[in-house]
Amino acid sequence: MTIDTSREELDAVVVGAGFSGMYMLYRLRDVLGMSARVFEAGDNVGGTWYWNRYPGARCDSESYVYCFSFDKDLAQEWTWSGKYPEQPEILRYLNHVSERFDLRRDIQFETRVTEAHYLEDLNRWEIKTNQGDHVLARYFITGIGCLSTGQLPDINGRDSFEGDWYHTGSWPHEGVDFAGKRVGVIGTGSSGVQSIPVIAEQAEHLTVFQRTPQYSIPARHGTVTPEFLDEVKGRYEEIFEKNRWSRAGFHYDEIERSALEVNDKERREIYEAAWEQGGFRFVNASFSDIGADRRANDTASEFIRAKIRETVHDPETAEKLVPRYHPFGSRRTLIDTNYYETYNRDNVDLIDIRHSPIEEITANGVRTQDGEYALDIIVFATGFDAMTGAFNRIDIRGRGGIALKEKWSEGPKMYLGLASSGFPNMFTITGPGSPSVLSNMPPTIEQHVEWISKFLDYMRTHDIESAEADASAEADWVDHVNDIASTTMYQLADSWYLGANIPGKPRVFMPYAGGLGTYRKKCNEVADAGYEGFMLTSQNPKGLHSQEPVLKQ
Ligand code: FAD
Ligand code: N01
Repeated sequence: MTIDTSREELDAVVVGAGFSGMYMLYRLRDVLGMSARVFEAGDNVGGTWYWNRYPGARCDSESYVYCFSFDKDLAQEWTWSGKYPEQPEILRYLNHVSERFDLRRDIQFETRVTEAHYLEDLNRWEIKTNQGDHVLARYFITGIGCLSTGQLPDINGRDSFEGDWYHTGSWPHEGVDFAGKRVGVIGTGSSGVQSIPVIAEQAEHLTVFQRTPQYSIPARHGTVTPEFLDEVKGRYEEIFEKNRWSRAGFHYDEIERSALEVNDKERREIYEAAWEQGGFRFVNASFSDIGADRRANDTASEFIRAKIRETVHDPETAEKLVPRYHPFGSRRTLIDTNYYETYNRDNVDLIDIRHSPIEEITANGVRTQDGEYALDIIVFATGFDAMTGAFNRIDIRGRGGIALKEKWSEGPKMYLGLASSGFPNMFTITGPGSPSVLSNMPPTIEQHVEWISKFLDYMRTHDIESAEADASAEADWVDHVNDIASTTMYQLADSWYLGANIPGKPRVFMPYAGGLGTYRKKCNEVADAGYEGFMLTSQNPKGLHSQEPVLKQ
């Protein structure tokens, strides 16, 4: 279905109908009263939770914080069932949000934005889609996701495989029947660690191909009690406010204690207790310097290694699973249910492809240096071209026809992760250089959407036609993002945060590691200083302050 939009003019075009695009649409249309359309490649809302339907898919953020906070009634009326929300439940939640705010009428599904060109003469964005749409918009806003472009490794012979294959990030809606099948999973990141235990229960045989052993913490998943939900709902406003100013988009009480100030016995007991709490609480409930001090970090890494050796019965398999190439926390922390226990099953084998790499995919399966593994199904849990992948798949051109992809050839360059110099009136929700993937994302997304909305309102009421990030403010911000990253553990591992998972991708740490609260403060200061770091062009000779802002916050 295509809406006839030839030369149609809108105030704003938004790309993507996940958390970001949905909330942006609500703000543009229902708060600012602007005309707006969302283009979404999928056939429904949900973004991540629309695409990632692999077995075991669920969120690592706890359900009571993985949700919108902007509408009090919405927060009160929705009831989560699990401690961590599972993919179908998050998708139901986002469908509920879209119905509640009547969002679908301004979302055009099954439509991929292919081009967005800034027309200097008109000061408009010209947007084209794979459905033939052609729209002019004053504002071009991306909500295209940090983890929305799947990465399928270019392994020799991949196309010769005669069985079925799937990528976790683009899972068939009807599901996959693993019964009686020999299944291979390539990849042991978050998606692999979640799907492997579930596939192992369903398949006749599972072969896991692991390149880098990981640290994974038990999730301690379960249902949430009505008492817990009542308690949370009773003080939701306080919880949300703490989350907004927290480091990681959720607030757990921090324990100020060094792993180096206690003796071995005490340390072990503290780690054991934190391990019982599980999930991200393992970090918050143990020691405050695991992420900052390498010697403290070593104690956490060693504790997890010991847990793996305790859990996995076969010592050879256990040693393959023990992480030794990077410290704990230098990659995205993994959270699991029965991940290590799965390797005690008779129908599961672990193949170490770091030491015996995959040479090719054959018609019958996967061949490593050591032999061929016959498979009926291959699951690629191989991750994403993160943070820049979705941008690079749109031909985005700014002032003078410069391509964003070209500008970012040595790594993404953005001011606050919200705008890029040379690309006026383009805003990016969770763009590179913002906290995004280093946080629980709904509060981070809300902060961006609200900041952008406020800026658009300011522009309108101040007769500002064009806002563009200043190149020197942008350069300073990029330096700042790099400086902060250099003080973290993140530099000590190859990861998608650094683009290291994509051959040829510039090795640059992309998210902002200074924390959401600090970042929010900086964004507010920029706004309070009249959008410092932006070049604002007014075409109204009367100048500024011609209308009152409609937004009060
Ligand atoms: P997305 O949900 O990725 O939505 C982007 C949308 O843009 C997609 O639907 C895509 O189809 C569309 N799109 C992209 N390009 C185009 C185009 N050119 N034209 C049209 N449409 C386009 N975050 C957490 O905070 N906690 C978690 O525990 C957590 N778990 C995750 C688990 C998985 C499996 C994955 C992949 C991510 C997880 N995340 C988690 C991150 C998650 O992506 C965010 O929490 C959030 O869902 C992002 O919302 P978004 O709207 O910004 O992006
Ligand atoms: O992807 P990943 P993911 N040959 O990049 C391996 C979010 N998320 O989809 O480690 C062989 O982490 C690769 O090996 P190595 C979360 O932010 C969240 O799992 O590079 N192997 C690795 O094992 C997460 O961080 C949740 O050596 C290859 C795996 O594939 C992000 O999404 C759930 C290979 C990829 O791991 C991405 O997670 C799921 C090759 N050529 C996702 N290429 C939750 O919150 C790659 N690999 C629950």
